[in-house]
Amino acid sequence: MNKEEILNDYRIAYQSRLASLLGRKEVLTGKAKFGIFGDGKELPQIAMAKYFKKGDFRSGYYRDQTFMMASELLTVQAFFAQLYAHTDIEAEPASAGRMMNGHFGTRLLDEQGNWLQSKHTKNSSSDISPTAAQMVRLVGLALASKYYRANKDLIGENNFSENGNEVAWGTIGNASSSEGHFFEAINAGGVLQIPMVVSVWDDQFGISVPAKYQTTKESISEILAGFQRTAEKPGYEIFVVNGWDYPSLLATYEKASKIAREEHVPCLIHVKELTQPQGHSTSGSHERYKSKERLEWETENDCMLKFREWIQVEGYANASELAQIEDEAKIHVNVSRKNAWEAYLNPIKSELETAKQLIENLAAESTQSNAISSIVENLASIGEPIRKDIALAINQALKLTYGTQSNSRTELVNFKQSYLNSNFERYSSNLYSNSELGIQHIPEIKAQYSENSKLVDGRELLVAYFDSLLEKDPRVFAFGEDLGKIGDVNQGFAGLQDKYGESRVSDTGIRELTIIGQGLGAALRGLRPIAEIQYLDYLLYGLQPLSDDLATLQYRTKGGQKAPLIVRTRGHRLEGIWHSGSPIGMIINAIRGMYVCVPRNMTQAAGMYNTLMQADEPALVIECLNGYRLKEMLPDNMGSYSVPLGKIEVLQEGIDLTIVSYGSTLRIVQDAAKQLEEIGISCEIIDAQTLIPFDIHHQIAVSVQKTNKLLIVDEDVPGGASAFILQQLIEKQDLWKHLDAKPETLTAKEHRPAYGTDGDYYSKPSIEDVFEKVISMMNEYNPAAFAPFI
Ligand SMILES: Cc1ncc(C[n+]2csc(CCOP(=O)(O)OP(=O)(O)O)c2C)c(N)n1
Repeated sequence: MNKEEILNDYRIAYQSRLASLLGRKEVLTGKAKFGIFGDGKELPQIAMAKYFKKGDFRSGYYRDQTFMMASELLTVQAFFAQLYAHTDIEAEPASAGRMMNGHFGTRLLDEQGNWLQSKHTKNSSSDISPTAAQMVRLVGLALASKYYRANKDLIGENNFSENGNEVAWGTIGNASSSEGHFFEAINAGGVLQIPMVVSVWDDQFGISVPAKYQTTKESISEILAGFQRTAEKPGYEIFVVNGWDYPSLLATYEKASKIAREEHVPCLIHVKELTQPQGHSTSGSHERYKSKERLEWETENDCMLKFREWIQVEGYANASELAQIEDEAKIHVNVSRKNAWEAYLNPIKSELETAKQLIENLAAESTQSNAISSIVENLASIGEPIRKDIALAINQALKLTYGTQSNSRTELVNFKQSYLNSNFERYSSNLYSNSELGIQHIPEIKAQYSENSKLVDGRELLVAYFDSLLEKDPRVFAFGEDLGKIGDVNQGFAGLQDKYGESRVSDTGIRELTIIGQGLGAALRGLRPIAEIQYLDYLLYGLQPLSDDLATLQYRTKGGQKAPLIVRTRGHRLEGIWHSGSPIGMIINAIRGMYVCVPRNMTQAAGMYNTLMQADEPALVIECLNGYRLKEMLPDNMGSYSVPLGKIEVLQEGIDLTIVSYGSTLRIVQDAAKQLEEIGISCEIIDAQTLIPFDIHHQIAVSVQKTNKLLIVDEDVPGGASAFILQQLIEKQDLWKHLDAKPETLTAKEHRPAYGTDGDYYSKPSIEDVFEKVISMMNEYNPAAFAPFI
């Protein structure tokens, strides 16, 4: 250890502490809305940062500012920029002001959305607020190193890994380790033997709730002791260290880093005796729930105080040298804060000036001049304006001049529109990829057939597709429950583990949450995972990371990170409450930011996978559970044809009524349409194919212009995905203009489907239901021509 390095550590830690103290003041004085800070956790983060190397990834939580600063991934100014919600990515690279403070992340993509070379940088995946959510992502970040090491010859030179030497570093609070996410991820990491180092920052509390309500024996390392590896059995290397003990922290992190990096053995570091000097967040004070003794203990055992003492006792610096460092740190933090505030505020002030001028012009031309001038005065009097102030003033002025016409009003209206556009860019852009690999850029290639094309089971068609994919792209690997040895429960991967090896086609434990995390983390590191959820009904276990993490990723980083994970599952119809669900409304509402494909058969499914694997966006593909044994024609160009997303297909032309459906219900609709044909009713049948995106070319409106009637059929609950489809059609395609009868939906019942054939028949829409519904719609439209069915 050398003096310079130690004092530099002290400087960074001290700056970080000051930033926490000042940050809290900024919230209390109203400059920022909320603050959560890393005070009390500085020292272990300094130690962790020392062993954090280029190519490594962090997956952590809101306490890690010191680590980020020590790793040179966060400046003090950027720390404040996030506190103020500065919307410029240069100022606030983690989220461009979209996430509250303490949500860290680095930019993994260039401005065009292409990967940067993460193996040459230190990296942080983007934080999210749900406690322990970082753990599931961590599994994938670590697994990627193992995959790159196992397949280095196959993959060759790449942007993401040098021989799989990268460690994924996780951090979590002691209380958050009570979450199932934590235990599942720890178990998965041990089974997989992947290079992850998990630090638990233990300050004995989770907001106000003490450890005795959080953790058995009040010690995470004690209860995880059984995970410790032995000479005979692989497992974890577990460390326990006090968070105020600088030399022990350094020694611990050095050891853990080496073991994880070289041996690919996961490590857990339980960092005890940490404190939280300012309490949990700016939302309340910890005096409410910590005892006097605990508060005193925290003051005496503050890691910064202990570090300061240690430096002096060991003779690395005396009090006045430390005081000088502290003074310099104060200046640095104050100047950074001031710069961050001005950089945040100045653009808004200049927007305000423009608006003010335009409103003044309007006042000059208007009969309401006095009232409009007072809007300008109010606006000018706001010392620290926000954009909402400007928008409100514009609207007030426009309201006062409602119904009048003048050049100055037109100019103000134009400004309002361009201001809305630029604020859309600031606050609502980047939900999906803007890169050249966005799905809209992937060309459609039609499936081709010849006289020799074979009729095969649907599942064989999938095997043929996945075989071609694995052959073609070494970044692709697939995993899930029963996916490896038997090639999934419906055998869509049959034989492919034998052909491509265990690292590329593998079984996982029953752990949907970390199956998603495994894919998400690996996709962040340039791989193309296909994560399988065995049945759609079990997607709920994995929905949290899809919804909170994957679906928000591009948005919350404003295009700074992407994880093109493909989640494969199967659903709709089979048997009983948990093997025939179709909760599509829930899904599409939960995962905006991902695509949702609902192919009617395996030919369409393979074509959609092929589009997705060429693109760089995450998606969920729901295959039809009852379609694996149905016969389909094997396309001659398997592996190269692709089905575009957002393009509907007209399966049958008709003139009386348009039926929109997707997935398994399409066959029922087709059968019903045949029977309707016999009594002279001609249905046009449309397969939506994908729900997100939905009919981007507005072709359903074209159909309804002809038939003037619309029925939506699916097997979700009433008001589920069918309501979404109706909203899209009414609002985006102005479909109401073409309707001659009430648009209808035909769905499953509100309850989950009952077991057995009768259970299915009475729970889900049947051929008879479609038949009767169509007749009732025709009867409503023209009672004279179409009698009621019964
Ligand atoms: C899933 C979820 N539940 C609850 C919360 C609210 N919450 C935020 S932080 C926190 C306590 C976390 O304590 P701990 O893990 O010990 O970390 P610390 O804040 O003490 O560093 C809680 C309950 C949340 N963010 N996410």
